[in-house]
Amino acid sequence: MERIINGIRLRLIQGDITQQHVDAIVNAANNALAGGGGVDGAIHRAGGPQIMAECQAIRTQRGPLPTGEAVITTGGKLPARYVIHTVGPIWQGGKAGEAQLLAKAYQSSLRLAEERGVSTIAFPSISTGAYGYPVAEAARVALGTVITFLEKATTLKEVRFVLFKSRDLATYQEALQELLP
Ligand code: AR6
Repeated sequence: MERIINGIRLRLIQGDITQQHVDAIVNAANNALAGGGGVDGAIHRAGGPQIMAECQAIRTQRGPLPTGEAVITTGGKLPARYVIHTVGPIWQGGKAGEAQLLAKAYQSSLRLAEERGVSTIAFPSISTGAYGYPVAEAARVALGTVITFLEKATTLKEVRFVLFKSRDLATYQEALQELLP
């Protein structure tokens, strides 16, 4: 499924984000940039030790990465040139500012991508694994935030959501259909 916003393609696909041939992929990291399971583990496994070495250097220089912010490293052995590491919120029931923080994670990642002149970027479904954010609610926030950003974006040509599970792809498709019928 895809939509065009301001000349920029927004695509939803099922797949493994580590296999994407794009300028940048986004990692659903943690505040310590310490690696972990889920998509974070998959990215570090596939990209090799270079990415973690850069994460550790960033962590040493600037301390923990606040939730909603983003940093960039090279892609190591990945097909993608860059990895943008952001931290989504841990779901606490929805009244602890989770939606704002999730939107901020997407915005920070997109802003960093444009600063680097990225034209193609792939996102996973941030916060909806270990961090427990309900997928339907996360999909509305993620897609709504990306659509709003794309209306003013300049270097981006394609934003791809790479959903690992077919059920999550279906949920994102329903959300996009509601936002842009
Ligand atoms: N490609 C695309 N999506 C994937 C892949 C993959 N290879 N592997 C998993 N997913 P999660 P979070 C999906 O838990 O909820 C880590 O330990 C997965 O199906 O990776 O933001 C970090 O270090 C789900 O839809 O991230 C943090 O501590 C989505 O990625 C914490 O988990 C996000 O699930 C972050 O939790």
